[in-house]
Formats: sequence, structure tokens, C-alpha cells
Amino acid sequence: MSRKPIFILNGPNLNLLGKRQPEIYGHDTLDDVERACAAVAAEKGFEVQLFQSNYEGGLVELIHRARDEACAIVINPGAYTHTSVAILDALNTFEGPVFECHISNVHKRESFRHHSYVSLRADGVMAGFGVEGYALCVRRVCSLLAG
Ligand code: CA2
Repeated sequence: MSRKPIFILNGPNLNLLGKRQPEIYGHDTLDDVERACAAVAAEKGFEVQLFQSNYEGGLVELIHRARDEACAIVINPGAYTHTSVAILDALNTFEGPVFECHISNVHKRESFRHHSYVSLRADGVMAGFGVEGYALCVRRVCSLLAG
């Protein structure tokens, strides 16, 4: 029996990871993130699929797709973290584990980044661990689901 993959979802502007503002977001690209997450997942017999969308509705549709196709979601919703009831509502329809991942420490930044709609659903929240946070979330998903 093959397991469903862990979906790693990324919101607006994260396609620029590794290409702009390295002082905040580091030098690694989303391809590097996918490789690091895949390596951690493979140790426990899991797979990952990474997606990125600059659109709120695109992220909602990926979450709907995850309902049938994924065992868990790791999501960095980008700026939609702080604004999107639609993404929260979509995540509330997903039955598996959900982990929220922020590259920067949002609590050390502007006050508008301190509130997250997604945290109302997330089983865990990572912030300020750089891109390593994604693989840490994947490790947690694997230990939760490996049983
Ligand atoms: O720290 C995070 O991961 C954030 O989710 C990143 C969002 C920001 O709005 C959140 O408050 C915290 C911004 C993503 C922008 O991504 C870029 C990546 C590279 C270069 C420029 C932007």
C-alpha cells in the first residue's frame, strides 16, 4: 500500500526564494526546499510534493486537491497568513495534520505579521528557522503519521 504524499504549499512571492532579499529569506530556492523535505520524508518512507501559487484561490484549490491526494499539509501561506479567511476555511475541510511554516520569525517583525488566521487550524507552527523549518515540519508529520 503506497502512502499519499505530504503537500508542501507556498504562497505569494515565495517563487522568489533564493533570488531576492536573502538577508530575510536566505539563499535557498524552493527547489532546494523540496529536495531537503524529500530527503527527510524518504527516511520514513514518505514522499513530498511542493507547490507554489501567487493567488489566494490557487492555494484554496491546492488545499481542496490535498483532501483526496495528500496525507498532510505543510503550508507557508506568505502574506495570506495574515489576511485569508478563505485559506483558513479550506484548511478546516482537510482532515490530516496541518503545519504552518514561516521562514522568518514573524513575531520579531511588524505587528501586522503577528496574527495568523492559519494558526487557528494548524497543529503546529514554525517561525524563524529559515528554510530548515520546512524539513522540521515534515519530520514532525512523519513521526505523527508513522504510528
Ligand atoms: O516568513 C515567512 O515565511 C513569511 O510567510 C513570508 C511572507 C511574509 O508576508 C510573511 O509575513 C512571513 C513573504 C514571502 C515573500 O517571499 C519572498 C521570498 C524571497 C524574496 C522576496 C520575497
